[in-house]
Amino acid sequence: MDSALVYAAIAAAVILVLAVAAVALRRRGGAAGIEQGGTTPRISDVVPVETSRPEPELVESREGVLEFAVSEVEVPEPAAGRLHRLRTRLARSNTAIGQGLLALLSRDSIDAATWEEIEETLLLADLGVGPTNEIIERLRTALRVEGGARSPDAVKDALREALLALVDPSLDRELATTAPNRPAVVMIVGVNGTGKTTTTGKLARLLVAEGRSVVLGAADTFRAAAAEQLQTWGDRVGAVVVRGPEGGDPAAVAFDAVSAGVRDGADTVVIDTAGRLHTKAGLMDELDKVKRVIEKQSQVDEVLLVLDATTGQNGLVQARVFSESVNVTGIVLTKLDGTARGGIVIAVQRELGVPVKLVGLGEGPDDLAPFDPVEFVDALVAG
Ligand SMILES: Nc1nc2c(ncn2[C@@H]2O[C@H](COP(=O)(O)OP(=O)(O)OP(=O)(O)O)[C@@H](O)[C@H]2O)c(=O)[nH]1
Ligand SMILES: [Mg+2]
Repeated sequence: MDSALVYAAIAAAVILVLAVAAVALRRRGGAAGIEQGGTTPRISDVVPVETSRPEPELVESREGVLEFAVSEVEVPEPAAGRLHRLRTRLARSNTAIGQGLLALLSRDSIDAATWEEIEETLLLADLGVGPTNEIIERLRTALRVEGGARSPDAVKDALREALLALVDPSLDRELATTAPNRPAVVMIVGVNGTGKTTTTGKLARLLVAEGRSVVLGAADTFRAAAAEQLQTWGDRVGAVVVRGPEGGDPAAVAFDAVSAGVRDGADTVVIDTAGRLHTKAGLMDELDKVKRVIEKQSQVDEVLLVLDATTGQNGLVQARVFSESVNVTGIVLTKLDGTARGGIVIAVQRELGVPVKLVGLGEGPDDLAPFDPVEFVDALVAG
């Protein structure tokens, strides 16, 4: 009985010593945090902190090695309000047009020569002949109702209404970036230099900002730098990037990217494609093949055609060629920050019957905005 008590006392003493030692060690380990944060213990000392950073993983593809590195993960800017933030860039290059039109429309009498000047201004903004005539008709009607006493506000309202009707706020500009029980698949197409890879990277950021998990497919195997460029974008926001060997089959990379998306339970897979091949017919055939191969395992939900707004009518020709080969579901108009040809938004929608869904307004990582017709028109007639 006595010896049992002694054993119990020894055991209790040992436990006490170990506990004191453990507390002392823990204090010493946490000292830096406590010093930095004053007397308040850090949250990480109490609750394990969740990070959104994906674990690095290596997966084999059919054609090569899929790799993705996760370094410093950035938090991109939310999608909402981006066009508002960027509207000054749009305004900077297009306000001249808006102001020019307002000045012409505010003249005491709008004679035939003035209407011609209005027409010229609209055509120079790349609106296209059909939409230009339509706007002029709308303005004539609106201003006839107003009569001689046209207040500056009435003129501005008439122009705003006419432009808005042509930009068409009723079009569905929602991006199909989610699908039930599988990742949504988005293909990015367009000729070289229009901004496809940049747009793919910026779109990944936009989606991550909305809490989606994203897989990027580097299906531009035409040049090695393209995959490298996409990898950098992916790494910045912790998106998985699926790559293949240079000169490899782009359709295989796209297929692998979708497989990776399905395996990882990703929300969206975005496929960057090549903009240049040896022949134009070759490029269209290749895009068609990429799409067909993806469709062996998943629907393609969105085909976004990237057009450089500064290329004007040439962009429209490209749009026609692409839309004949792949079923374009939305347009991304890049470099709108560097042009006074904002009218291309209206012209290209008319040409393809497909809405502009995103606009690029700079080279910054978050300079891609969902297109909003009201914001856009307001920026044009601002001032
Ligand atoms: N100012 C401005 N520059 C842009 C915009 N979007 C893209 N760029 C620039 O356009 C250049 C070409 O962009 P990329 O994304 O490499 O074009 P790409 O279509 O992938 O080109 P290829 O891979 O050669 O077919 C880059 O210097 C981008 O920074 C934009 O909205 N505004
Ligand atoms: Mg590219």
